[in-house]
Amino acid sequence: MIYLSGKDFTIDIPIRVVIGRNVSTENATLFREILSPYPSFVPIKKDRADSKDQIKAVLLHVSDLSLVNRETKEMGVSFHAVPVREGYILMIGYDVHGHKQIVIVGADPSGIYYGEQTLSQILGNERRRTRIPAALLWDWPTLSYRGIIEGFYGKPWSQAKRMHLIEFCSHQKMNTYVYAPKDDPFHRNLWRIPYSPATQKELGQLISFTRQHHMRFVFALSPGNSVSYTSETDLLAMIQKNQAMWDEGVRDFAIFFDDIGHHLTHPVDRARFGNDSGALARAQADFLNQFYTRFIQTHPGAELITVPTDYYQSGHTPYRDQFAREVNKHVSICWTGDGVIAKSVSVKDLTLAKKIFRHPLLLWDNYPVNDYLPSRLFLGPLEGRAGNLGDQGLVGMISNPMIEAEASKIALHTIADYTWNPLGYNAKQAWENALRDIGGRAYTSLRLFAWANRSSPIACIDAPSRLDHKLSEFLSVYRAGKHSKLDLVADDVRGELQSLQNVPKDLALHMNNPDFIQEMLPWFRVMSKNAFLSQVALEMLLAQRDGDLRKVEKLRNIIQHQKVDNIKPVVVPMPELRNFMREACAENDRWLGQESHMRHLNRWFLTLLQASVRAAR
Ligand code: 14T
Repeated sequence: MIYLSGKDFTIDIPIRVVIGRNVSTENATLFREILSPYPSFVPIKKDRADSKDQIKAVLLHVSDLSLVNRETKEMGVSFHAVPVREGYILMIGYDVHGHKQIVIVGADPSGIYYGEQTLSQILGNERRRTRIPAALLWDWPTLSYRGIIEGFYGKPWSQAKRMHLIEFCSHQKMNTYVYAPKDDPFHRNLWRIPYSPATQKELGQLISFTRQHHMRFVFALSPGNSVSYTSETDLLAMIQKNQAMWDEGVRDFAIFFDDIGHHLTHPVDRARFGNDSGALARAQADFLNQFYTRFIQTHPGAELITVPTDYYQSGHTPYRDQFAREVNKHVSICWTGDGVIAKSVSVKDLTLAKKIFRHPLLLWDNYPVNDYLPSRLFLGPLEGRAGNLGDQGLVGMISNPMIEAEASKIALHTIADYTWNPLGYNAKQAWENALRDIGGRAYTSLRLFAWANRSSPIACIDAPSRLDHKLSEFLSVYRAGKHSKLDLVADDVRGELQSLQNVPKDLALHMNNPDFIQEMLPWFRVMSKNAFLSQVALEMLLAQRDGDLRKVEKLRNIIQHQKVDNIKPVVVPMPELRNFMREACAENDRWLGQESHMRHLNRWFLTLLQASVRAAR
């Protein structure tokens, strides 16, 4: 809930910081950091007498009731409820005496942190603004689990990439990072083997980093390819590997059974659980429950999440029914919606899933993951998830990002918006905000690039792009033979193609994110090259109009003899450009055909003429 008072609030006098009781040192430090760029920032701890020549900036924990009451009363605001879990109240305005105040009241350390993120965003990211809107914000999340899962097939992210993304997610008020890289052998096939001391240390650092950013670190193992569900040794291995993570500070654990065979492979397991269609589910449930009682229940504060083997089918299966019946009811279950990549998730889908799984439900959203199509980027917003899934009992949503961590930020920014407030979510608006926030000074270029890569299995492509429109206009004007108008349209097309070619350089110069540029190189290369070749195709058609055979042949040669790049992944050109080049070459074939026909005719006519001249002699 946001109320904008309509008044301006200028930061033109010293800021005096007041930190209330029960506010963590980390929260307090961040508050001072956010305000410190202002030249006349006065860091003090105790609440001194008010002064009209200072802006009072107050940071409070909701349990500090007397101060909370005093500050809210002074701001002329009456509250009937205190902020709830992870929620906060942010007041920027004037107290009853007309003195300027900024007050954050948080429900808990995360709530305070989120209030600080909002304040920081209002104050502006690159350079702090001195004039901001006076506002009253009452803000809390709808979904309890909001975050990402490193769950793709392919080279796992580096430590640095993970940290960048975790920091980013925490700024967007997400609170969950699930560690489950399919191609970390120690996550799947070697799940029993402890991490080497060096890797364990690195993971430990990542875990602390994640928790410092108010994010849960969920440690996941996928034992399904080799585990014997009845083996005490395997259960102990599971407990030991997770104990090492508990010791590093992990409190959220996951055991995943996705993408494995549907049958029990160990004879001992079959002997105990049978070989019917519910056997696998019974075996997994038993393993999960044993782990639950022997590890989760003996570790206060620990939670368990799972993914069943039937995680994407629609409707009941014997496996699912068995799984739902037998797994401990406190274990949360992930499913991906209707299909592995759900085009949409409706309340009907959720209601059905609730009826089937009968456990707390998390949506494992396979957007924007691209491991099944690594040549593509999915840079569009989250779409097609109903606004009221939260009210209907969805506990959380975890997005599986692209292999390209930095490029995933665009979609993740919109997913963070959705998970915080699904009812207020507007995909177009969220996308704009994401592009502005991430693009910074390179916003226009990032928007062009994201637009070119917005199509995906979940996107409903709406209007054709401006580029598409201009290219088809050029072709139709050319075909209609409106030669004088053609130059005008050609100028427009050149402009569009030139901006595409400028995108990589602009992003490199102004986005301040070398990792993003590095990830995007294959796509940049293909986009620039094809924008260039499209421009050649355009000049070729203009030369045809002018009847300049030598120029036409030279330009066609450039298109025909383009070098084939040998970079991975193999990226396909934008469809608009590919179509245009194909059409232009077809026009060119036709023209060259006519041209040679004419030359042929000319030669024939000349021979005839010469013959008749000879005959006349
Ligand atoms: F557990 C899941 F919810 C899940 O989605 N598992 C994988 C996931 O790790 C992967 O990134 C994603 C996208 O490729 O799809 C799942 O993996 C599959 C799904 C299939 F239907 C792999 C192969 C399939 F045939």
